[in-house]
Amino acid sequence: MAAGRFITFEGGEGSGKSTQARRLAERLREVGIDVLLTREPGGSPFAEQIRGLLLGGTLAPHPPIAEALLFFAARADHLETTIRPALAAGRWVICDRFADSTRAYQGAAGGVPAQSLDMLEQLVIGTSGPDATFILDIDARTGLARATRRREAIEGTEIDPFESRALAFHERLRQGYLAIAAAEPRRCVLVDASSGVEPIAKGIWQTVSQRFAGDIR
Ligand code: T5A
Repeated sequence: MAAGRFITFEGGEGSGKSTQARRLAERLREVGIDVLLTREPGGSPFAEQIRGLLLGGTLAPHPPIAEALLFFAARADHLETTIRPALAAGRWVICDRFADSTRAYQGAAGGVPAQSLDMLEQLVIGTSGPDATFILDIDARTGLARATRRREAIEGTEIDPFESRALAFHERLRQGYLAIAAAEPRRCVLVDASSGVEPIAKGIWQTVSQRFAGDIR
């Protein structure tokens, strides 16, 4: 059986990547592909526990490297128990955030050196990296405004500790993502996320159906 494909969605707060990850999963299912839609941090019972710790807003002050290690601990379990078995069974895996989030948040914006993240990626991910990554690019102010509107619309949703950081952090984050897209043009597709949900979904589907033409009938 052919292994499945692994596609990740990345971007800053309110970039719309969760919306687009869901849309792509639905579109692939329409053409008969078995899709697992998952997310980081999380995607397995242990990784979801770490998610609760990281996003719960109760962590004592800690250095960005400690945070990066927690994201990688969650990722190791997510890969081992969810992603690799699904790919081996021929399923496609769509993941809302993956290792580029650590590069952008803890690396470019948080100051963890790229060499340290390279080592962690080699240790935890090895050859199991994504076949394609969509990086949704949006100006930091617009993205934060979208995230705030959504939170206000859902009663009881608290601001998460990453979203509440200063605008300068979110601007560094955006530059970090742009640098990843420039460094890995074969894997990464930079998407202008400032337009509407429909045109963005259409562009992403066009890319996927061209890039994986042999797998989609
Ligand atoms: N993190 C994560 C790290 O620091 N390091 C890591 O290694 C990893 C893996 C996760 C947090 O953890 C950090 C990053 C994050 O801060 P989360 O709760 O999972 O937190 O939240 P996010 O990943 O940020 O994702 P969200 O789902 O909250 O936001 P999205 O995916 O950017 O946006 P989405 O699709 O939910 O849309 C947000 C709002 O905008 C609207 C939607 O309807 C929604 O209301 N929208 C649009 N509006 C106008 N035009 C469009 N094109 C739109 N698309 C969506």
